[in-house]
Amino acid sequence: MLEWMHDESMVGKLHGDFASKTMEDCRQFIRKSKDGHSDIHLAIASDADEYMGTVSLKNIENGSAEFAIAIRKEAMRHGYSWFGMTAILKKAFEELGLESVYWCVSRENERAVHFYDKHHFGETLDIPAGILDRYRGVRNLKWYSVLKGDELDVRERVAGCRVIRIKTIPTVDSGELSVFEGGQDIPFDIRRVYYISKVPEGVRRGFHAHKTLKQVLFCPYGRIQLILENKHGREEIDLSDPSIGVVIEEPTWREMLWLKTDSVLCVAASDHYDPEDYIRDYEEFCSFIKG
Ligand code: T46
Repeated sequence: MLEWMHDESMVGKLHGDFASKTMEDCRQFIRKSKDGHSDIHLAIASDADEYMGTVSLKNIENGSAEFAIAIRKEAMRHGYSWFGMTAILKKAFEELGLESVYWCVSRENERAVHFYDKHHFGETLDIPAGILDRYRGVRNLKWYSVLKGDELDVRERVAGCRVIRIKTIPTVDSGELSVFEGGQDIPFDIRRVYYISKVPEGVRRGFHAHKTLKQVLFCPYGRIQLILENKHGREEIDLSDPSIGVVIEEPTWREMLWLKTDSVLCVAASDHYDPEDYIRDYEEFCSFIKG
């Protein structure tokens, strides 16, 4: 914990004094976090059980709480923030039965603002006075909230197809770069890449399945709804985050609905183009997966 607390690049734009914290402060914080009722602090750990950061619900009262997160620099870009955030929000609504969770960041904290924008958290203007009071005198804050029943897409699979987090590397003030490698990050070698662009909003494409082709679909720009159907059922997912992909590895009927004009759908495929691999008749597809 001390590592990120003493890292100016991580805490410079956070509300609170972390630079003066000591090891004893950290120990006390951990001890207190075990018996907290109004505050819950959980460690985000890697698969190897290494500490990556802390997520918190603070000031839990009247069905509401404040969310906070801090991670180590090393944990950035690997999905730990999103993992920690979704896990504690799930706890807030499903275990603690809360109605709302609020949080704020300095508008100057571009990294944090970008993260919340990327995950489609809109700015919230209607903040309960009791919560705003705690930040009296702090300027230039951007507020966010999640209310019970709001949909947070944390699915690992859609119609049995794996949802992958594509490694994404941000550059200060210069956007971000996402990358996956055939045979490494996805379970096949890539023999073809194609993309679909210049599609007006409301248009649907697809309406077919592949017999053997494997593909990763992702949307580096815009918002596209992907509807997938196979022996696991029919499910849909909105693709709008360049760091999210869906891996289709089995015969799956797909339809794509353009939710925003000019959104781009990119596909990395396991094989060259073969019109014989397509099933374009829905009844035939149903018989194919039954057979
Ligand atoms: C898929 C979804 C997500 C080629 O000549 N070479 C190619 O590699 C591809 C993919 C297509 N084409 C031709 C075949 C058609 O004359 O491009 C035309 C449009 O293809 P289609 O109508 O199949 O496009 P979509 O958007 O319905 O489907 C495409 C892919 O074909 C399909 O494999 O999974 O995107």
